[in-house]
Formats: sequence, C-alpha cells, structure tokens
Amino acid sequence: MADLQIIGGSPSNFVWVTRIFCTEKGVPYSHVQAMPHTPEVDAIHPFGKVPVMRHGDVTLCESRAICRYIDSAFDGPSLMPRDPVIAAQVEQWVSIVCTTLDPLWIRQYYAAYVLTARAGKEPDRARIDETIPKMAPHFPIMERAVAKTGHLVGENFTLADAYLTPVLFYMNAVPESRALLAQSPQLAAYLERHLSRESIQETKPPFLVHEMMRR
Ligand SMILES: N[C@@H](CCC(=O)N[C@@H](CS)C(=O)NCC(=O)O)C(=O)O
Repeated sequence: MADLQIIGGSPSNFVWVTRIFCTEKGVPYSHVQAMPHTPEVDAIHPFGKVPVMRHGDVTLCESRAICRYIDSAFDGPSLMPRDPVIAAQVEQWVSIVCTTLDPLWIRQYYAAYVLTARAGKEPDRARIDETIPKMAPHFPIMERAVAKTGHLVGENFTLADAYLTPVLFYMNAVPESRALLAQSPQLAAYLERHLSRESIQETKPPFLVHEMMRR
C-alpha cells in the first residue's frame, strides 16, 4: 500500500491532531516537516495551511478531513464513536475548538509569542494584554465541559480531546494562560492526564517554538 504522508511542522496543533489520530488508529505514516506556504503545502492546500496529506494519488488538506479519510481508509480503533449522538457531540466540540478557541488562544494570543520569537523580538505585549481578557471567560466554560468525566464527550478519549489537548499544551507553555489554567483545576488535571497518553507523548512537538527561537 502507498505510503501515507502527514505534511506539516510538528509545532502545529492541527498537524499534531492528525498524528495523534494515526497513532491511536495504529496507522503507519511518514511525517514530512514543512512550513505553511511552502511549495509542497501550497500544492495541496488552496490557502497554504498545514497539515496536508498524501496517500498515493489522494491528497487532502484540513485536519478534520484528513482524519476522516484515514478513519475510513484504514482499519483500526477509531477516535470517532459510532453512536450518532456521541459522534455528533464529538463534532460539536471539534468545531468549538477550531472556530472559537484556536482563533483566539492560538492564532491571536500564542502567536504573540511565536511570531515575535521568530523575528528575534520580545513577545507582543499589547496583543497579549488585549487578548487575555477575551480568553479568560473561556476557561471556566471548558473547565465545566471536562469536569464530569475528564473527557469532552462521554467516558473515552475521542477526537474532541485530540483537538483540545494540543491547544491546552500551548496554553500551559506561556505565563498568562498558564495562570488561567491554574484557576481551572479540572481543566489543568485534564491536560496533565491526556498529556501522559502514549499517542500524545509520541507525537508531542520536540521543542517550543517561542523558546527555541530565543536561544
Ligand atoms: N482549519 C485548518 C487550520 C490549519 C491551520 O490554521 N494551520 C496553521 C498552522 S497550526 C497554518 O498553516 N497557518 C498558516 C496560515 O494560516 O497562513 C485545519 O484544521 O487543518
């Protein structure tokens, strides 16, 4: 069978999701490191974003579509439950992470550390100060979401948790959001527990971009 390639840099939380998914399903893949807007990515994603995927003649972009393809094209345990209600609840939380948390927590706030570090500059304090008050109310909401079972949906680790854990990992890596996380003990415990999961340990970014660029 053709080699399955996940293309995109390890630090990307969305690349990370697709790698967690492959690992949980037991699907072998090659990981090709590539930045957004580079030729191999632009050849697949119309807006040059990572992850993208190649499997023989099949090329795909967007993490959710990639996970969906891998789930149907390969055998193995799935992070997508079969029950229609539970499956829809998983999609609901995946969507919330992608459309509410990621745009603010990662693209606006964490980017204030990463983009500046890449340019060899100090974090963008104005951007951080502007974003934190908007993020703060999200933390107790997410705390309540995981409080009952230690998962976003039901009793098991699902794709919803695979989307949330990388985002929380980055929130724990920088001070203001780490403080917000500390005020949400159930969410902090959720992160700690899922971070120790084998599939997450195996695929974890080997360095933090905002720390490495400053060395
Ligand atoms: N909805 C996309 C989001 C992908 C995304 O935003 N990737 C980031 C890296 S984590 C990226 O490529 N950013 C470059 C850009 O937006 O131009 C997915 O689920 O794959």
